[in-house]
Amino acid sequence: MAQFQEVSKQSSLHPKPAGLVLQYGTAGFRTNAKQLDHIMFRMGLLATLRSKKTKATIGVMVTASHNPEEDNGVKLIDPMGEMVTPDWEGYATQLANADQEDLLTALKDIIEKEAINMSQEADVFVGKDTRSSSASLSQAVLDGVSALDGHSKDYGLVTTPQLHYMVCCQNTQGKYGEATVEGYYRKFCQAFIQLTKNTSNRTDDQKHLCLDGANGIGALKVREMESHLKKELQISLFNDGSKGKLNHQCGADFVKVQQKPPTGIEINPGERCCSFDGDADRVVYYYTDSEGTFHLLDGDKMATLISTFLKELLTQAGLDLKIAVVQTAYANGSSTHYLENTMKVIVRCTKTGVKHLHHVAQEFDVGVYFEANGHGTVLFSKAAEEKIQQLAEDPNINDERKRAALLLKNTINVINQTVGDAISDMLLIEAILAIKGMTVQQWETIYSDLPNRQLKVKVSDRRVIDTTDAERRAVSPAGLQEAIDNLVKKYRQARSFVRPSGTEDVVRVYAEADTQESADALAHEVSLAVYHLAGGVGDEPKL
Ligand code: G16
Repeated sequence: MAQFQEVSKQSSLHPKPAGLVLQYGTAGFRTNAKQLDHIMFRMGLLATLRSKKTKATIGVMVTASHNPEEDNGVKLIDPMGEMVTPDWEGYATQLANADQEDLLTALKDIIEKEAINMSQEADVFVGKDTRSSSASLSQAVLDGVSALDGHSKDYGLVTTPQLHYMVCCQNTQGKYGEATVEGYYRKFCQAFIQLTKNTSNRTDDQKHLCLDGANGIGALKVREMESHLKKELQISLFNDGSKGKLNHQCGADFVKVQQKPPTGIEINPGERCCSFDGDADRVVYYYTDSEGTFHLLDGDKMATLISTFLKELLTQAGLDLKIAVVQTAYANGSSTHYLENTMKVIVRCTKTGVKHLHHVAQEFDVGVYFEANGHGTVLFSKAAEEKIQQLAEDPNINDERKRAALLLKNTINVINQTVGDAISDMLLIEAILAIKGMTVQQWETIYSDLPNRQLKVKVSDRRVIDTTDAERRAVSPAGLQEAIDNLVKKYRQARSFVRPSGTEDVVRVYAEADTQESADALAHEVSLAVYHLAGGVGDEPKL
C-alpha cells in the first residue's frame, strides 16, 4: 500500500532512539523535548487512524503544560473535545515504543484490531504552545498526518483548551461555536458580558484583576482577547513572556505547590490575582493581605464557589437537577467536608487526571469537576441544557425564575465544557464574584483550608509505587502504606498519600494536618518513607 511506503520513508526522518521507552501518562507523553521527535510523528499517524475510525476531526496539542521549558509533550483530543479513550492511550504507548523496524507492524496491528477503513478521509487539528521546541515537534505531527494521507489544519500557537474547543466546534458542525480563535473569544466574552451586564455599578477596582501568564501561551491569548471584554474586566498582565522563562518561578503550578506569589508580579495588599499554567488549562487565584500573608484560592475553592452559585440558581429557577462535585485525593479535606455537610452536594473522588474527573462528572445533570491544582470545568447534560434553555424562553414564569434561568443559560455559554480552561474559568469566577458582589476575601472565608504540603521525591523507578482507592492508598512497595498510616496517626486531622506523577519523573507526596508545622513535618516524614522503601535516589529529602 502506497500509504505504508510513505510511512516507512517519512519515519526514517523521525527515527526512534534505540532503547527509549515512554508511557502515555496523566496527560499524554511528556519528557525532555530532545526525545520526542519520533513520538510526535507517530502521534500524527495515530491521530489520523483515530480520525478514520471515528469519522471525525481529532486534535493533537504539542505542549508540556506546567513542565519546565526544556520539556515538551503531546495531548490527543477526541471528537467532542475530551481526552482520548484509555484503549487508544494503550495504542499510543505501543506505537511510541515500537522499534523503528517494527513500526509498520505496530501500525497494522491497530488498523486490524480497530477494523479501520484506510480509504476513509481523516482530519487532524494541530496546535502548539510557546516552547522553543514546539515548532519542529508540531511539524513532526503534521508529517505523520500527511504520511497517512490525512488532512491537517495547523492552528499554530493556541492554548490547549482552545484546541479542544476547535475540535468540538468542528465535529458539532459549529453548534458549539465557530472553530476559530476569534470565534472562541466571541463566544466566551459575549457570555461574560451578558452575565455581568446587570452589575454595572462595579467600580474599576472591582473590575480589575492581576494575571500571571506563566510566560506562556495564555498570556499571548489574553492579550488577543482583551478588546472583546469591553473593559468589563480590566487585566494587568504580568509574566507575559517578554522577558521571563516559561513556568520558571511563576504560573499556577508554582503558586499552588509553593504556596506563594509568583516572581515578576507587582501586587497591592488585597488585590485579586490569578495565575495560569504553561498551556492555560489551569488557573489558581490568590491575594496577599495587609500583613503580607499569602492567601491561595485553588481548584477546591473554585469548585465550591461555582457549585454554590449554580445550586442557588437552580433553586431560584425551580429546576430539579442533580448536581455533583468531582475531586481527587488532593482536594483539601475542609473542602470535601464543606461540600458534603454544609452545601449537601454529592461529592465523588477519582484518580488524578482530568480524563478521570470528566467521565464521572458526565454522570450528573450538572457535574462540577476540579483538581486542587486548578484544572477543571463544569459539564451540563444535554437534558439539563434543554431544560434551562426552555425555561429562559418561557414567557409565563416570574421574574426571579426568569433571572435565574437567564443567568444559568449565560453561565453555560461562558464555560468551556470540553476541558478545564484557565481563560474560561477565569471569566466564570470573575462573573460569579461580580454577580454576587463578593470580594476575593469573602470568597476565601466560605471555608478554611486545612494546612497542607506537597513534596516530590526522586526514585529510580517510580512505577514501583502502585495505588488503589482513587490513589489514596499505596499497595506497593510492601510496607509503604503501613508506614504512612503510622505517621498520619501522630498528627491531628491528618491525611497523607503518595503517587507516581504521570507528567514528571517523581513521586508526589501530599500531607495535610491541623497546623502548617504538622503538615510540613508529616509530608517530610512520608517523603523519607518513600525514599527508603521505594528506591530513593540522590540526597535524602530534607525538611
Ligand atoms: C496534567 C493533567 C492534570 C494533572 C497534572 C499533574 O496537567 O492534565 O489532570 O493534575 O498533569 O499530573 P501528575 O501529578 O500525574 O504529574 P497539565 O496542566 O500539566 O497538563
